[in-house]
Amino acid sequence: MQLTGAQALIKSLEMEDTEVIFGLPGGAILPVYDPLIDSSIRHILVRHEQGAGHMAEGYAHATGRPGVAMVTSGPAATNIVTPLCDAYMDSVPLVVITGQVAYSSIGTDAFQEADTTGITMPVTKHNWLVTDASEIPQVVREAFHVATTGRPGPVLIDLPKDVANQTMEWYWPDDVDLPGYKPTTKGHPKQIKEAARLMGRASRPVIYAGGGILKARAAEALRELAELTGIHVVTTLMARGAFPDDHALGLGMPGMHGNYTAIAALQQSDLLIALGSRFDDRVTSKPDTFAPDAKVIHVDIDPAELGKVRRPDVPIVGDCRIVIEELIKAVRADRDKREWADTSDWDTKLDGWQRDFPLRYTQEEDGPLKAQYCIERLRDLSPDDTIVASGVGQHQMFASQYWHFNYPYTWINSGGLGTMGFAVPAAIGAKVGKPERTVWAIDGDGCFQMTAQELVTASAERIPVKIAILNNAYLGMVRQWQELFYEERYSEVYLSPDLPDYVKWAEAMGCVAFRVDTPEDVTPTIEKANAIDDRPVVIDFRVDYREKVYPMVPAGGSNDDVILGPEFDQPEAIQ
Ligand SMILES: Cc1ncc(C[n+]2csc(CCOP(=O)(O)OP(=O)(O)O)c2C)c(N)n1
Repeated sequence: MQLTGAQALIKSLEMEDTEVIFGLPGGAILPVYDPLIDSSIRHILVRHEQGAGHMAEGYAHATGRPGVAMVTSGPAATNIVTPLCDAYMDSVPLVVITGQVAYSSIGTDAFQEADTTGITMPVTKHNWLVTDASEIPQVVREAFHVATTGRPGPVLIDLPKDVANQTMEWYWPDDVDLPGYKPTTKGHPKQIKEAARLMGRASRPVIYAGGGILKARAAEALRELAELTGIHVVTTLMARGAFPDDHALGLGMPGMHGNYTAIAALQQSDLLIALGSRFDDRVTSKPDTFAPDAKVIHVDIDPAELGKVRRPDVPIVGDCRIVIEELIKAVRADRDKREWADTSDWDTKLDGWQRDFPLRYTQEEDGPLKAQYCIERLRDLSPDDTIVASGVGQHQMFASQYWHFNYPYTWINSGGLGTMGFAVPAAIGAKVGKPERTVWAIDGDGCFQMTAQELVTASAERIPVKIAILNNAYLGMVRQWQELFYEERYSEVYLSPDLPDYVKWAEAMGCVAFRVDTPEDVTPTIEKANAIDDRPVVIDFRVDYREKVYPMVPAGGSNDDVILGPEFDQPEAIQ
C-alpha cells in the first residue's frame, strides 16, 4: 500500500492507539492535517501551542497514557518548548510532532525555520528529524517506546514538509530495537535483600515516596509494603495521591512548604527508603544538613538519580513496582529469620508531632476570605475522586496541603519546572482523558492570566472543566518572599483584583462565571459550579492577599529551621 509520509504518520499514530491529539496547524505541518480529517483520532484545536503541550501532559498524568501534541514549525515549535521542559522535569510521557521546512531548505533561514531538534535536545528524552518518509512508522514506534518505557519523558518528531509529501510503501514494524537503550526494570536481588535487612534494623525508618511511584503504577505495592512493615510514608509534591493522606501511616508532604511532621520525620530518620524520589532541593533544602543520621535505600529506574544528590547505602536500579513487590517478599523472608527493631518510640514521636503541629489557618466568619478555606470547601463538596490540577505559587502549595489526596492520579501539577499557566490547559487535558470525573483547576490570578485563553478551547470543544481562581491580586508567592526576605519591599508583584474583570472574561470565553467575596458565599457557589456539567465554570474567589504559606523552610537553610508561622509557638528547632 502506497501512502504519503503524512498519511503514514497519522496511520502510525492510530497504530499506537492515539485517541486524541492536541494541536494547531500551520504551513509546514499542513500535509499532516489533511489525512487527519479521515482519521478516528480526535483533534483538539488549541489557542496557543503551550496549551497543547500542557493539555497533553494533563492527559498523560490522568490516564497514564502518552499525551500527543502536534504543531507547525518555527514559532509553534518554540511555543511548545516550555511544556517539553516541564514534561522532562516531571517525567511525563509525551510525543510531540512538529512540522519543519522542506528538508532541502533546512539551514537557509527559510520562513518559519527553527532548529527544533537542536532547541529541544536538552528537554526531550530523544528527538528525531525525519529525512525520508519510509522512516516514519519506525520512528513513531520508537518514539512511543522511548516516551513510555524506563523513566518516562517527552520525545519529539520533527517532520519536514517535503518528507510528509513523499510517498512510501506502508509497513508496521514488529518490534523496537534500540541499541544502548535497555532500561533496567528488575532490581538486583542482593541489593533488595540488603534493603530488607536494613529496614529490619532501623528504629526510625521513613518511606520517602516520589513521583516515580505513580509513573510505575506502584501505589498498591507501596501500600502493601507500608502496611506490612508499619513504616510511615511521606509523599512529595509529585507523589501526592500515591499513598492515601487519610491512611494512619500517611504523613503527607515534606519540603519547603511541607507539614512539620513530614519534614521532621525525614530529618530525624535513621533510614530513608527513597522510592522513585530524587532528593529535590525543595525537599532536602541544604543537602548536607538533610537527614543527617539516615542511611539511604534509593530505588529509581534512572541510574543517573542514584548518588546525584545523596549517596545511597543501598542503590537499586529498577522499576518501583517490580522492586517493591520483590522487597515485600524479601521483608517477609527477613522477618522469618530475625526479629525486627522496635519502632514504637518513633511511632509515638510521629503521633506527637502530628498532634502538636498540624496545618493550621484561621478563617473568621466576617473576616477576609482565606485561600485555604476555599480549598477545604472545594475538597469537601466535590466527589472523592476529583482530579485537581494546579498552577504554581501559593495556591499550589495550599492545594497540596489542604486537599486530601486518597487516590492516585488525582493531583496534577508542575513540580519540577514550576510552570505558571500549567493549570488550565492541564485540567482540560485531564478532563479529555477522564471525561467521567470532576476536574477542578486551582489557579492563581497571575497563572490564570498566562494561559486562560485555553478556556476558549474548552468551551468550543465542550470540555466542562472547573476553574477556581484564588485571586489575591498579587503574584502571591513572590510577594511572600519579598515580605519575608526583602524587608517588605514589594517590587512588581501587584496585579489588581479587578483588572481584568475575571467574570466578564470567563463569560466572554463561553464559561459560566461567579465571583465570591465572603466566606458565606463559598459553599453555595461551589455547589452551583459542581452542578454544571455542560460547559466550563470559573469562580473568582477574592482571597486575603496577606496570607502566607506555612510551614516554610527558607531557601538555602536547613529543614531543622522550619518556620511554623503565626499560628504556633515556634519550637527552637526540630528535635
Ligand atoms: C512562567 C513562570 N514565570 C514566573 C514564575 C515565578 N513565580 C513563581 S510563583 C509566582 C507567582 C504566582 O502568582 P499567582 O499565579 O497569582 O499565584 P499565588 O502565588 O498568588 O497563589 C511567580 C511569578 C514561574 N514560576 N513561572
